[in-house]
Formats: sequence, C-alpha cells, structure tokens
Amino acid sequence: LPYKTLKQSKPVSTLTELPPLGMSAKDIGEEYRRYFSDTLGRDKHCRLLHYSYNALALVLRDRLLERWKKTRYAYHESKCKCTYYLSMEYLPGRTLSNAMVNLGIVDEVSHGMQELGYVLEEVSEAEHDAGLGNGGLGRLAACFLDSCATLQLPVVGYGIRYEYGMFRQCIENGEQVEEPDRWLRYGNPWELERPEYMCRVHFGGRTEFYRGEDGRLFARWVNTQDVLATPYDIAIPGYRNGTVNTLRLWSSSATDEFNLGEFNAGSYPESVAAKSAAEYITMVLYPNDVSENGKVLRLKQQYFLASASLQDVLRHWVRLYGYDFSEFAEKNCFQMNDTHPAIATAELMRLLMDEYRMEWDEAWDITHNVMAYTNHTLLSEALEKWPVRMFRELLPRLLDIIYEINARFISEVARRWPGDIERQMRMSIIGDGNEPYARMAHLAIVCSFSVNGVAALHTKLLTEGLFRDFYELWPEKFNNKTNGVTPRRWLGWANPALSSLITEKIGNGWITDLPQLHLLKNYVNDKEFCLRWREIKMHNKKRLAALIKQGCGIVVDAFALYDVQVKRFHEYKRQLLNILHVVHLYDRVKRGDDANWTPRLILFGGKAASGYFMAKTIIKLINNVAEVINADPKMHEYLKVVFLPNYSVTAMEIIAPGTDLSEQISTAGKEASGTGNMKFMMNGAITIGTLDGANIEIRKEVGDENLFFFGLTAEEVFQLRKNYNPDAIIHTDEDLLRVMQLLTSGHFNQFEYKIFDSIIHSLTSPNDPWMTIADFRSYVNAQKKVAEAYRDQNKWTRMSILNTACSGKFSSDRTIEEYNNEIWKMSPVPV
Ligand code: B1H
Repeated sequence: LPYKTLKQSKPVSTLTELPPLGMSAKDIGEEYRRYFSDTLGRDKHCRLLHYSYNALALVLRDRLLERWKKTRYAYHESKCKCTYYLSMEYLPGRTLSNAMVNLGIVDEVSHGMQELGYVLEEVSEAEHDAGLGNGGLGRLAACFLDSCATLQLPVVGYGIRYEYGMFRQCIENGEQVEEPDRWLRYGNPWELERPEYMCRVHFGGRTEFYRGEDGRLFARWVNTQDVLATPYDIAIPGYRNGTVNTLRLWSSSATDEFNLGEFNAGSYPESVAAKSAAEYITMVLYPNDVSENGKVLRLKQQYFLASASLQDVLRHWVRLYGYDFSEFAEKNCFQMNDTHPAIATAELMRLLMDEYRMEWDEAWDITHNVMAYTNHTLLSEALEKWPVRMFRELLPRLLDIIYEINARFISEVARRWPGDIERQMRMSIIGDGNEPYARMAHLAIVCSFSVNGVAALHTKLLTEGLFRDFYELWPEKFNNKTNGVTPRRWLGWANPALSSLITEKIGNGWITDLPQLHLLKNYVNDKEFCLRWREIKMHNKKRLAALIKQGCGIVVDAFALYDVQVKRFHEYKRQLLNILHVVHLYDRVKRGDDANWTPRLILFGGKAASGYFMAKTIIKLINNVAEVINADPKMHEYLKVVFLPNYSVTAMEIIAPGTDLSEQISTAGKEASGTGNMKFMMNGAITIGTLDGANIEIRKEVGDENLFFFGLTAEEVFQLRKNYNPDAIIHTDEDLLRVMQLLTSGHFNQFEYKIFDSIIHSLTSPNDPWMTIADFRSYVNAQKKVAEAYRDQNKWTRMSILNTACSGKFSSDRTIEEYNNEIWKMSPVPV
C-alpha cells in the first residue's frame, strides 16, 4: 500500500511544524494602522484599497526583513556553496498572498483585516501582478525560487527589473490589442533598492593589450560607453522555515561623467539622449516567447544581466575570501535559464582574466566548472543566434573571447574526430551563413559542466537530435530535470477548499512533501469524500464563472463541462485543433446530432507575441467562432465559447481549480515540458493530451485510464512529415470536411472577407509542421470519450481524485532536489 511505504520513506518535514509567526489578528491590525496613518499618512477618510494594500504589504515586509537578515548571516557564517539562477524572466505574480502563505499567517491576516472592516480578497486585488516574463519559462523560475527557499538552499535569483512587464491584452472586435504594463507606476512595496551594490557595465569601445608590471600581457576593454546597474532586492520566503532568499533585479541608468562630458561640450540634448539610451536597456520585457528576434537592445539586456550579476558575485567572493579563487568553483554555481544569459560564460572569462588577472587556463578551469545550462525548447526559431557584426560593435572584447573558446573547442573536436570537417562546422560556436553568427546554445554547452532538458522526452530528443554531436563528445554533461510547480501557490493558495479537505484527511505534510497526496487514493471509494470533492469543484467552477463574467460579460453555467486551454498562443500549441473541434460540435448540434449531449464551456486564454501574425489571426478566429456560437439561442444549452482576455498568473489561480478538462494538445515533440498541465492535474482536472513533454510523465503517474491521450507520437510526426497530405485526410473524413467547409465558406467571417485564408492555407499545406489535420480524427474521438466519461459523474470524480493523488511528482521541490543532488550539490542551511 502506498500509505505505508510513504510514511517510512520520507518523514513529514519538521519545518512545517514550526509555530507560525506568533502574530495574532490583533497585532496585525495594530501594525496595519500604524503604517496606514504614520508611514503612508492616510486617515479614516481614505478608503482607497491601494493604500490598505500598501499598509498591509509593509506589515508583512517587516516580518520578512528580520528573517532575510538572519538568512544572510547564516549563509555568510557557514561559508556555504551558493547557486545563482540567471534568468531574463521571472513571473512571480502577486507577492502579498505568497508572503502570507509562506509566513503561515493567512488566517490571522484575514481576521485582522476583517476586524478593520476589510475583506482580504478585495485588498489583495489592489496588487498589480509582477509580469516580468512571457510564460512557462518565467513562471518556472518563480516556482524554483519558492522551492529553493523552502528547501533552505542558498540560491540567489538574478534578473532584470523591467519598467514595463508583459503587455496587457485587450480584445477589440475579436482582435488582440496590446497596452503597456507600467506595473511600477504606483510604487512597489516589496522591493528594496540597494545603490551600495551598484556596478558598471561596458558597451562598445575596443580591446587594447598592455604589459603588466610583471611583464605579462593583459587585455583591457577601452573607450567604452558605460551604463550603471542598480540592484533592487525582493524577498523570497521559504514555507514556514525562517529562510528568506533573494531575488536581485537590475535596473539600468546613465553614469554621471557621461552626461557631464557631453554637457561641457555644450551639447545638452545629446547628454540627455545618452541618459535615456542607458535607461532604455531595462525599460521593457521582450514579449516574444519562443520566437527569435535578434535585436540589439535584447543583446544589451542579456549582457547587462550577465555582467552585473557576475560582478556582484565576484565582489562578494573577494569580500569573503580575498583574491584567492582556488575554491571558487567548489563554492559557486551558475544555472542559466536557457541561452538568454549565456553570454555570462564569456563574461566570466573576461572578468577573471582582465579584472582579476588570471591566465586563460586558470579562468577556463573555473568557468567550465561553474556554469550549467538548461535548454527549454527544440524549436529552431527559438535558438538564439547573434550576428558577429553586432557582437563586434557592442561587445568587442567578448567576441575575442568567444573566438578563442571556439578555436580551442574545435581543436578538441578535431582531435576526437580527425578529418571530420563537416562535424567541426556543425559544432562550431560561430556559424556561417550569409553572414557569420554566434550560436548561443553551442557556447552554453561548450562552457558548461551540465546541460539539461526539462522533461524526459525533451532530453531524449535533445541528445538524439539537436545536440547529438555534443552528446557524442560529452555524454556525461547531459541530464534531465523534469519541470515542476510549487504546491504552495498552485494548490495551497489557489484552492483553499480542496486544500482543507486534503489536510483534514491526510494531514498537512503534503505541502512540503507532495507525494503524500498518494494517501488520497484510500478515499476514492468513500462516498462522502467523493461528494465533498465534487462540491468543491462546483464551488471553484462558480468562482471561475464569476471571473469570466467580470472579464468578458459572458454568463456561464457551472454544470457544463469546463474545457480549458490557457497558454501562450503559438501554432505548435495548436489552439487551432481545439477550435476545429468546437466548430465540429457546433456543426453536430446544427445537424441535430445531439443525442446524449454533454454541455460544454470551452475556455481560451493567452497572449500572442505582438509581431506574430498567425497567432493573432488564431485569436481572431476563436473570437469570431465564439461570437457566432454564443449569439445562436439554439446553442445555449449545448455550447459556450469564451476567450478570457489578459491571461496571467493571478487569473490561473482561479482557472486551474475550476477546470474539468485540461487541454495539452501540442504537436508531439514540440512542447519541451509544459507546466500548466501540472497545475491543472494538481487541482483535479483531467488531461486531454498528446504524447508530448511532461504529458508522458503525467500519464505514467496517473495511468492510461485516468486521462485521454490521442494523436501521433513524436516519431510518427517525424516520419509523416515526409509525405503529409492534409487534403487527402480531409476528403476521407466527413466531419472534418464539413468543418473545413464552414471555415472556407466564410461562415465565421461574413463581413470580413478572406481574413482566415492564411489559417486555411496553413492547415491544408503539405508543409504544415504542426500537422493539425493529421490529429483531428483521433482528437475528436478522444473528446467523445471525455463527454461520455463526464456524464458518469461518479466515474469522473474518481478520475479527478486520482489525478490530484498522483500529481506528487510534479512539485518543483522534487525538481529542485534533483538539480541540487545532481548539479548544484549544496547542503541546506538551517536558519
Ligand atoms: C519555453 C521559452 C522561451 N521554452 C524564448 N522557451 C523567449 C524562449 O523571450 N524569449 O526570447 C522566451 C521564452 N519558453 C518554455 O519553457 C517551453 O515552451 C515549455 O514547454 C516549458 O514548460 C517552459 C519551462 O521549461
């Protein structure tokens, strides 16, 4: 029985048994008043929730500050090894809720505020999401920081303090319209500016060689244009354990001399222009997700993050250990979140040689023993390539170093495979096309001791395909770390009703040891338990219905099957396949093929990169189909289609608990892992999915009978690409033919001539890499099984319970333990 083995294998973390903060509701109320009137200077006439929220945030921040300091001292005194997570993106969502949960005072705060006449939920609503990321990759970084602090691992997150985060999405006439997200406009009570740790980042100029006093030859980077980097720290509390780690975000500004020089030369406007050029660097997040861009400003951002963070770490090292770097590699590790910060490899070489006067070999010994790289995608359009020309202009000294790394690397390849020039060209860091470019993934692999993928299938495809040559050279570098999500936010906070039921039955150990959810299996035959499980789902569906009402004015019935696809818009994620199924259901009702119907709500949410035409057209199609269906009174009892604008972390906290069916339908082999799939599973939604990313591991945990799989495998997709004929498939499937006819006839774009032609064209093209048409039939069949299963509510509830019960593997605590055991190798530091 899982019950026994679990109890023995891992004791409930004693940390969760620590008493919470020792603050009563009354204490909180008193402190709140003090901040509200003495710090913020408001009085009883001010009822703006913004100030209530700020006063409450300050109460909690004070509690964090004490622990933050103690954590720093503990790390300092133990002289422990530290890991630095380098990421261009973090998507923490709201911080107030996270602080309350991890300090263990949700109830106290809630009562305290109630006594003051506030509803905690309303006050929380005043917080603007920190949207400093695009999607999965940025949210993963935030989950990882939560798990590191909870496991008491000394990890610092480094990132960029974008002035404008992910744009706000509005839908006008069915189309996405972007609005800037100026999230800092009303201040941010959670950040602590630290001008004392400011540093300088160089751009431009050229390399100069000179002899040192000892006669050795050194390089220096001269005539540079410098930018200042100022850190802003954000506290990352562990779950009820006294640890508070740091997320350090860099903000750019102009140096003073720069301005003065121009100013004295009598060119005031130029001096101001230089100032704003420096400030542009951290102005805005690139909203691209997995699509390439190659803009100078983006390269500046990447180097800015890498250089400031490394300087910070090296300065800290020197303060602790002086100029003795002999133990540096043993005591430091850098985990690069994709190739976005990969220039850090060459920057570390530069700093060690040019600033700390090491020889190449000594610097290299350190660099390739401290850098580790995580790959997050196989899509070729997302693999970063920078024109050498751009490098030469912006970062000439770094280009020298990259060339030298490459020369030494290529000779290693030549020694291993003498005469294999083809292979040398394939593996080279510098690629040659119309113009030479630097392949950042190759740089990252060559300079790292660890390279990992983010799900088993993804890692397998990396070593067999994209990085095969490198795997043959260094098999020991490659490893898998299947993604996870933090159960504190995604179950504990997002789904309080379910969390209480779970804790009532199996205790609260699951919060820091998620595999304990297995104990829920003992209740699948308990009638009363099943009834409560179902009631809670119903309650959460009503919460979601209210969000939909508020977000787009559509009223939805809580008894329908809630079928949800929320994620970034990209062709490989195949929102198109979903909408084809919707059109098919519509067509069935229209034809009277509606026996034993399961009413459905199909919910979509997600943003398209602002320059991604096809993704935007797909959003438009969904909205047009929704309009036709929702406007047809005959459809009301069968089908509702909703596009919820401005999908975000905070929206997901309501969406995941209220979902029955989780859509994970990417073309097999294209979604590296997915993490939304895990949040849904934890909250008892059932997956309909392809054999892709972490879906495969979800199936392994929960069993084939508790989810709905369909479609081609990655291998089959690969094979079929060679002679794919979507037209032939359409003409042998009556349902699909009718769906395509509805699309081509202009049924969903009656007054918008030809707007969906590009979609129709790509669906029917033999070169369609996403092979939507190929999976239509098996998807529709799987959806039929879903509808049937949902009609048997007892069966569905059982499946739902088992999904939650088997979701233990997908805690980011497990992921981080693996990163730590196999890559970082640190010991937890109690505080
Ligand atoms: C993922 C990205 C990404 N993979 C480029 N790659 C970006 C690439 O701004 N850019 O240039 C931004 C993001 N994001 C996602 O990472 C994968 O698609 C998911 O499958 C995966 O779950 C997630 C976390 O590993």
